[in-house]
Formats: sequence, C-alpha cells, structure tokens
Amino acid sequence: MRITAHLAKNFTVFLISLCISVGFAQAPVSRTLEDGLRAATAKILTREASGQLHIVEVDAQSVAAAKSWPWTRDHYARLIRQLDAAGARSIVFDIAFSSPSTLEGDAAFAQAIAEIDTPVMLPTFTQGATENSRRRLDDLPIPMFRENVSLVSASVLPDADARVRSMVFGTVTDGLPRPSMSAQIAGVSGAAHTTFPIDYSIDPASIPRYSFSAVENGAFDKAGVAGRDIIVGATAIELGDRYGVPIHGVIPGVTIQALAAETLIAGAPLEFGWIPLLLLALPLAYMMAQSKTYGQIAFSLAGSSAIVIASQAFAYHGGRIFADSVPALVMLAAVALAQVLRIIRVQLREKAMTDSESGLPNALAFANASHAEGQLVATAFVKEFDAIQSVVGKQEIGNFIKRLAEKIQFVTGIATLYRADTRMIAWPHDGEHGALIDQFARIEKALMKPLEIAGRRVDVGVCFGIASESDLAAASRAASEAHREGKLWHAHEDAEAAMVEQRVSLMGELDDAIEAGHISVVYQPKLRLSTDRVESVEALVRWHHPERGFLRPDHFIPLAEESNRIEPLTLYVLRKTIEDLRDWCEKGAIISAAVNISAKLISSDSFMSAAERIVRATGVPRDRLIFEVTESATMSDPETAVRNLERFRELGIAISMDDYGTGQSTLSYLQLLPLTELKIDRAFVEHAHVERSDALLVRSTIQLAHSLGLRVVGEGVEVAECLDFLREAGCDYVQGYFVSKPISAEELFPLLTIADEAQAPREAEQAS
Ligand code: G
Ligand code: G
Ligand code: MN
Repeated sequence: MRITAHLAKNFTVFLISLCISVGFAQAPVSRTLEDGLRAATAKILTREASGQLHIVEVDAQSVAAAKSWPWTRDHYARLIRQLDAAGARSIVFDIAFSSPSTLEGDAAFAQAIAEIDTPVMLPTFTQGATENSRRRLDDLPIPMFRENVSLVSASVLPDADARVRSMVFGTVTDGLPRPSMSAQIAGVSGAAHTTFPIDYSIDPASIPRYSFSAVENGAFDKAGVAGRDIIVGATAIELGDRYGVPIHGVIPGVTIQALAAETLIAGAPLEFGWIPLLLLALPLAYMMAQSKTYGQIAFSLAGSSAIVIASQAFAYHGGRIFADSVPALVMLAAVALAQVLRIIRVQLREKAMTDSESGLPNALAFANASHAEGQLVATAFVKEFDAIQSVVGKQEIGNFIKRLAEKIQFVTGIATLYRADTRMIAWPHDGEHGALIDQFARIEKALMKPLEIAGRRVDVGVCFGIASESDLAAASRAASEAHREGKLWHAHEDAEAAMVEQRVSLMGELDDAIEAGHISVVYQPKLRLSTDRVESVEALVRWHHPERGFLRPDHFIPLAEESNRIEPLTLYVLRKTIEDLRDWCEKGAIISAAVNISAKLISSDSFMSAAERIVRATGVPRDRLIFEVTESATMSDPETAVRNLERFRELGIAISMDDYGTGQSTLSYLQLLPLTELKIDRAFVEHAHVERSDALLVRSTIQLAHSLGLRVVGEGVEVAECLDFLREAGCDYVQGYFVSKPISAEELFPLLTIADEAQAPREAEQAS
C-alpha cells in the first residue's frame, strides 16, 4: 500500500518533470541554451582540419596589389592557370560572377576556364528580391562563364540571431537542384534544403591559406596545392563578405564554406535531437529521486548533468552525432527541485510535530504515529508546573521536560515519549493495565530523587492518566482528574472498565494460585561486609501464572493490597519463610530472613494475631526473623504503627525500615520506631560511588543510623565499585544483583555460613 503510494507519487513527479522538459524542448530559449552549450563544447574539443581543403584569399594585400577594385577578371584567369599548373584537384569560387566586368578580362577568364584541366565551380546565390519578400531571385554567373563549370550553391543562411550555424546540402536554383559548395567539395549528397550543423570545433586556422596575389604571381608552395581542393574567396574586411558564427566571432564567408566542407569531409554529422539524452536522463533522475539530503541532491544533480553533457560531447566528438541536452538537463533540474521541495515539506512537517522547547515529538506527532488496535496511552501530569517553571526559568523548562522524559523512559523502557501538552508527557503502552500501574509506581519512586536542572535540584511530583484506544485527549483528562482527586493515577472510563475486569479476575485466582503452588518465595542475599558472608536474606514473592506467565510482584501486590488479599498472601510468604529459616538454622546456618509487610497490614489486628499465632506455633529463633516495612507505611498512623511494631518486637521479630530515603521521615521520627535495621533505597545507593550528592547522603545516613544503634543495608548494589564505596563508608550489609539475584531456598543454602566454620570470626567480633 505504502510502496504503491510512494511509486505513484514518484511517478507524478516524473510525469510533471517530463512534461516541463518536453515543453521546454519546444521553446526558443531551449535552442539558445543548446547553441550556447554546443559552442562551449566545441571550444573545448577542438580538432584540426583535414588538410584536403585550401583557401586562396582575396585579402587586403591582394586588393592593395591590384591597385583598383573591383579588379578585372584576368586576375582570376592567371590564378586558375597557376593552380592548374600546380596540380590542384578542383577550384571553387566563393565570389559572385553575376554581372559582366571588362570585355578583355571576362574573355580571359572564360578562356582560362576552358583551357585548364582542373574542374572549376562557380557559385549561385539565392537572395530575397527585396528585403522581407518571400519571392527569391536566383543569382547565377553570367552565361559566358557557365559553359565549362559546374554550378554550386553558395548561399549562407544565418539563424535568427544572425549567426551562421548550419549549411544546406543543396538548393534549387534556377529550377535545378544544386549541391552546396561544401557538399560538392566533400563529395557528399543530400536532399536539397536539408541542413547540417557546421562543426565549429574545427580550427579555422588549421586550414592552409594562400594570398590571392601570391598565387597569381606564382610565389606559393606549388607542391602543397597538388591534389587539393581550392576554395577562393574574399577575406579583406573592406570586401564585407563576413558573418557572425559561434565561438570564432565574425569570420569571412569563405571560411564558413571551408568549415562546412571540412565538416562533411570528416563525415556528415547526424542530428539526433533531444530524445536520446532525455531517455538517458530518466534513470539518472530516478536515482536522484532517492536522495535524502540537500547534499545528496546537489551531488546527484551535478553528477547526472555531467553524465548528460559528457555523453553529448562524446557523441559529438567521437561519433559526429549532434544530440540536444537541454531538455534532459531541464528534466534533471525539475526532479532535483521537486526533491528539494519534498525535503522542505518533510522538515516543516517534522517541525510541526516537534515540541520546540524540549525537542520531544508533540501531540500532533502522537496523532500521526501508527498505533496498534487496543493500545493504551498513558500520560504523566507534572504537578506545580508553574512553580517549577519559575524556579528553573523559562529557557530551562524544555530541558526539564527532557530530563523528566528520560527518567520515565529509563523506568518504562519506552522508545518514544511525547510532550502531549505544556505539563504532560505521554507514551503508548502495549501490555496490560496492571503493568502500566507498576510503571507509575516505579516512576513515582524514581522521582523521589530530585531532578538536577541547570545546577538546581528540582522536586517533581507527577500523577498519571490512562485511556484506551490511544485516546490522548482522554488520557490527559484522566491525568488532570487524578490531580484533582489527589490520586497517583486515574483511568478514563473505558480503560477503567477493562482494568476492573482484569483485576477482579486476577485476584479471584490468587487464592487458587496459593493452593495450586503457583506462588513461590525466593530469597535475595544480604552480604555482611565485616565477614563477607551471606548472613541475611530478603524473601520475595513470585507468581508463575499458568496463562499469563511470570507476574511481577510490583504488578499484583498493589492489587492484592487493594482487594484485601494481601493478608493471606503475606501469611503464606511468612509461613514459607519461617519453614525455610528453621530448616537452615537446624542445619547450623547463621542466617536471618526478612519478610516484606505492606503498610495496610501493620495496623491490621487480624494480621497481627495471625502472624503472632504462626510465630508462636513454630518458635523461630529470636531476632532471626525480620519484618521489612516502608517509611510511608508507618507515617499515616504513627501511633498504631508504633504500638504494633512494639508487639512484633516483643515476639522477637526485628524490624527493618525499607526503601529509606524516599519518604520524608525525620530523625526524631525514626527514634520513635523500634527499629533494628535501615535499608537505604536503591535510588541513592546505585550511583553513590560516582555521584557526589548521593555519596554524601549515603554517608550521613550511615552515620545517623549508627548513632541510633541501627545496622545499615545498602540496596541495589550492581557493581564492585559501589560495594567498595559502601564498605569504606561503614555500611553493614549490602544487597543487590552484584551479590546475587533473588534465588530459591535450595540454591541459597550452599552460600550460607554453618556455625562451626564461623565460630572464629564470631567470637572475635564478640570480644571486640
Ligand atoms: O524482587 P522484586 O521485583 O520481586 O520485588 C518487587 C517489589 O515487591 C519490592 O518492592 C518488594 O518489596 C515487593 N514484594 C516482594 N515480595 C513481597 C511480599 O511478599 N509482600 C509484600 N508486601 N511486598 C513484596
Ligand atoms: O523494595 P524492596 O527493598 O523490597 O526491593 C526489592 C526489589 O529490588 C526487587 O524488585 C528486587 O528484584 C530489586 N533488586 C534487588 N537488587 C537489585 C539490584 O541490584 N538492582 C536493581 N535494579 N534491582 C534490584
Ligand atoms: Mn524489601
């Protein structure tokens, strides 16, 4: 579909260009350009005359020597006798003999013609009877000369611009067809009144010349004349027989006749017209139509034109073929112009689809992008946009949007984000709603760390909108709605309906999933830096859904929280963890294990008592079980939280503060809670070894935690440098992909330290 449309568009451009060039071929200006081009080529590719043709010129010197003008014709008589004696092959006169002169002179010439062996040719001219008249008068030599000569046509026909470019093969004079002088000399025949172009690349100076008076007096190179064709004509300026021609300026008619004859001697040229080179230009133009940049177009146009002109020159010089190139060049220029216009249009279109501040594609670009059926669209709405703008300044706002987009891109992995509106960034989403909501949560988390804009740290709050069928406007409205309601996200009605359905069905399956064993628990090691051993782990839940495949906890934990299914799920994880923990302890491992406890459960009495029952029934070793709670979980209702956490403490469960740094807790607040451990959030740890501000925060947090008697875990350690940094900063434990990914209980056990082995370091530590 696209390809045919593309071809059709190309074809139209071609057709229009072709019409322009064909139209141009008919225009007089085309002829002018063509003549100019031919002249230029002829000037560069000059050639020598054949040497067969010699000129005897009635030059100024000869006229001066004769002392009177017109001279009497006995001069001609002496001339032809000399030439005959020297063995000339033929003698042609480009001088009119149409009126009588002196009796003796004329008689002497007539007699000489009759007596010599060399054939003599005299000219006939065709002239207008009066200026502007169409009737033509034929101008023949007087009868007494006509006896022993052949008559040749010597008419010269200048073009409209008074330049002589072509010559006829022959004319009809006095009712008889006669060859032109040049056709006769070259021995070429052609139909009367058809013309051939004179080859002005032949250098007139290479035609041998003799002064009339010298020949008449026998003072010339006789051997040089033997066997040659001689053409006699006037070159003296005062005799006036001169015409304008291309390249050589104004030259005597006899020289034109000689060049015309030389043209035919070299082989009659062929006029091929403009079609062959236009055909050659077609594939070149097609190639040019593939150019994508101005540079390519210029290069292609120059190259194609050079090929056309070189072909023209080669045909002319090598094959004596005259081919016109102007229509072909016009065709190339037209296609180049069309291509330039196309690029300009694409650029304008791109400009219209780009947000000038941030350089991101805009809403128009979103509308023009192709979207899969049923694709969702998400928008992020920047809260307090005006305040941010006044802080970073108007000129940095684009930069701000770009940085924000990068952050979202980093979390979502989406290739193209759009600036849907001043304060809104949008992106398409192909998967389920649930995954999108995970993304929102992760973006929100990533933005807990301020953005760095022009040296300023900017706190950004966002909320989100979702709509289905790529309805950007609906998604934007939904995001505004979320903002109004103070929620993290809001879904447009259609999207909401689909989500509710998905959620209900997923949560309906959760209970069965536990029963069916689709829910499992994996453990991510926390490495203790003082011993370089794994002495603690975090339990992380996994759901292997039979149809949907592996579901991320980020996806179903929030759903479980909302639909009151988090309690049974957490109790399941707790039971499983305690089971494994006891198993490891019985085998002598030094290990503690942490379970994540959602905010909701901390203040839930039913969860409290259920957890209490399990812990009492199984009797886990004191302080080997840890509950990880997040900062925000405890802050909504601190009193209840503190009371409940105290109850866990009494059961011998250690409390760890998860994701530290992403909330707003203060030192005094931390003191309220019965904590054992502080986990610094991944967002700060990840780059602490390269980013100064992060390093500072991590160091001061470690100091603070130590002063409160807490041990510190650094989360999200992915590289050795980061681990080294934390060790140097005094961190107690590290967790992250560099140490290990979350692994199964079976995979974990070999990594653990068995009590006997660890005896020595343990004792040493206690002693200190
Ligand atoms: O490892 P992972 O991608 O699994 O964890 C994603 C998020 O889900 C983490 O923030 C983690 O705290 C949370 N999570 C994992 N398992 C549990 C669980 O059993 N209960 C709760 N409440 N959160 C969990
Ligand atoms: O929020 P909580 O502390 O429960 O987070 C655990 C989450 O962190 C899990 O999703 C786990 O897969 C992830 N995680 C653990 N180590 C790393 C790490 O080194 N890099 C990254 N990017 N994620 C990690
Ligand atoms: Mn955790």
